[in-house]
Amino acid sequence: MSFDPNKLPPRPELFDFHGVSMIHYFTDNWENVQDFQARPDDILIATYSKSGTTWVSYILDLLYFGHTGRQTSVPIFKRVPFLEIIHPALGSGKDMADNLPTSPRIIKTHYPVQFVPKSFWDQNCRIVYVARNPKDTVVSYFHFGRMNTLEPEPGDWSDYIRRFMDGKMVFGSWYDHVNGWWKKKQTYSNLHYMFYEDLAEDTGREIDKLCSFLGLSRSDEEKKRVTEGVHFDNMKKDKMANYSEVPIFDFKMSPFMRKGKVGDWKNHFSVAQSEQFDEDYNKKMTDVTLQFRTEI
Ligand code: PPS
Repeated sequence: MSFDPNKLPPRPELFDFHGVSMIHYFTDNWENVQDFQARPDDILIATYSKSGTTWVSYILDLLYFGHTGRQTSVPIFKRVPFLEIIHPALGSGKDMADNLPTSPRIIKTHYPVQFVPKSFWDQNCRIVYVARNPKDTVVSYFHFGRMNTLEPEPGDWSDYIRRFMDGKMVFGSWYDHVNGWWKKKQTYSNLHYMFYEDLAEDTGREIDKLCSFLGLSRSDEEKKRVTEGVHFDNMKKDKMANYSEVPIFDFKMSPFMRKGKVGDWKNHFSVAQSEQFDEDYNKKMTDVTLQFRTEI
């Protein structure tokens, strides 16, 4: 199926859902998703949108199933289903997760921590949370909003930054999301909290940390293969990783694999916008144990 703007429904509207801004594609299946039966070896990749979900999904998929050939025939969004999505052209992420033939099952969510189905906690599943600095996240989200017809209209850039600061984004406030998950880490030990910037700085080191968290022993050669396989340039040209098969994305507006950089925000924020953003950030982000880098 390819992108056809004439066959698409209008852009969805944001609404308040249990205190979080959401769109119906991620709430219509709420009861079923809440009833999801996790297995003890399931691995959940949790992120605020645009924080490196696809990158880490690919890493885990290669670490576990790199030898199986799935990478050349099954697109990443089918290998690592998006739990809460439900959409006529894309199906139900919950059903896809239920029917995953792999063991372990690797599942993606953008939920804030309080929305995660109970069974993940009951089964003590391993969870990998990926966070990205908010300036690059909002830039990436803005371009994603232009190309992803499932997102509300992004409008212009200065309005968009304001809405991001106000938490009026799909999946709510970035600030609440990263803080909520950070807090959870203090009481739930099977949570590995990692940063996009660290991954960009030294992918091999972060893969080592992931292996240790997941209890995986992989040879240096295998890890090198994974590190190379998930390089931005490789994923960008790989049809199974770059979402080019997704009929709701308008690639004329922006590619999904857009730049893959730390610091691209400098090409978007004016000096005044950056100062306002930082001032607001300092008010909201009071936990000094959670630190983000906007450059490396
Ligand atoms: S989504 O839609 O929320 O699942 O998007 P997500 O995958 O979390 O984030 C997309 C951004 O991650 C970048 N990306 C990468 N950067 C570096 N290396 C690799 N391999 C990689 N894969 C994806 C992608 O380009 C998006 O960031 P921007 O800044 O828009 O380029």
